Amino acid sequence: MTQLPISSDLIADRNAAHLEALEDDYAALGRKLARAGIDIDAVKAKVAEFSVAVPSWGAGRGGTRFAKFPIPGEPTNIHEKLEDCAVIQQLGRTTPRVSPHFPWDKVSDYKALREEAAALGLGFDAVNSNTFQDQPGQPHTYANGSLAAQDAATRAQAVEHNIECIEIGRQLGSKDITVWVGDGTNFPGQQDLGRSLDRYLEAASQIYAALPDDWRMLLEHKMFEPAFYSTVISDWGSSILAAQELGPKAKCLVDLGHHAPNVNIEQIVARLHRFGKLGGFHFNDSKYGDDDLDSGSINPHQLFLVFNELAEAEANPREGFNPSYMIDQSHNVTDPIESMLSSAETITQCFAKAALVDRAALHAAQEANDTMMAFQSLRRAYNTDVAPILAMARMEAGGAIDVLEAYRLSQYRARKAQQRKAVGLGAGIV
Ligand SMILES: [Mn+2]
Repeated sequence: MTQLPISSDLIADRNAAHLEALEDDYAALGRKLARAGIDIDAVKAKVAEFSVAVPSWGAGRGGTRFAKFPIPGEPTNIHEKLEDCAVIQQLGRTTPRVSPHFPWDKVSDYKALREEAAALGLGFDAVNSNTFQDQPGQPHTYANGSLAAQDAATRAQAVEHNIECIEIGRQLGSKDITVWVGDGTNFPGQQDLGRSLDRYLEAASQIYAALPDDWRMLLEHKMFEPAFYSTVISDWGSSILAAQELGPKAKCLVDLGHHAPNVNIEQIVARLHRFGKLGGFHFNDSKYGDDDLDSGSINPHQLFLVFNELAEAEANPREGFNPSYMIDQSHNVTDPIESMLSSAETITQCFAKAALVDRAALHAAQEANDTMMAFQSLRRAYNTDVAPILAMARMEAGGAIDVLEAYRLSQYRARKAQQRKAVGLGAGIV
């Protein structure tokens, strides 16, 4: 029996109030798209199929390295996080899976946790290991690295933790493990840049060997932070080389904030796809570095261009093309539920706009070296307001036409503030 956290009567009442305007907007957009030979219902059907996972840690106010500012009613454990994620899915209908993080989300009974999530209308996405911070009672510190540490016992501990995450993931119904390591250096000469990669590959191959047949190991690269001079898996080049060495079940995961400023991320997407190594995305946005801002809040056009490459990839699939999509943001000044509702909508909008691109016209313009018309093929799609398509798909799936309005009227956070214990102050980001 599914127990959803928001009153379905509230959603139905508000949808009834918005329906006439939505039908009007949808019909007008449908006529406009029909003139371009596009069937709006077919686009809506694609949108209804689209989904992106939310991270369990995104349900809380992550903060920055300096501080966090908790709000009343924030979740303090995986059970409360699941409940918040259920709100996002119930209203928005594009986030049916949660990506858990260990050891933060550890429980004693994962079968029960899976059932608890299912009752909330949720499943589990990629499991995330954590070897970038020490845990109480841990025998070996990660202060000098984990999978690439000099110390063999530390590397073994990090491998063992990842294998434990795979075992937990099997019980939760996951099929991917995302491995991001904080390993790196702050000083030239601190570690040998070649040998640290050797150690990483040797340790990562032990995790790879423990993967079930139908699982993937997603390697997440990151240029800097917490290490500021070098990181072991710093960029997509290091990532794809490592994935190629590990084997076919190893793929690359692109976090939009993990690159040097101005890097052409959509080209990285096309490159990784070309070699069958595109494993997934962490969606967020960035102004200066790994800011973990809300998806599309700074550069929605880049997000559209990424989805344009994904649409090309889908039309020309390579072996194993099945990218995993997840939101990875840090909410310091908003209610995390509101940020993830807003981000999921923005991500889905960019997916929908990419679906509107006239690929035949684009390819013909490319073949003819007609630069302006090729660009206009993308521009026309990007400039189309697809909001009515998303709202209609959401409503038909039982979600809210206006997700933020329904969320605020539900008083969900205020109710939780009465029930949940307060989150402590303290630092920092994850
Ligand atoms: Mn990430």
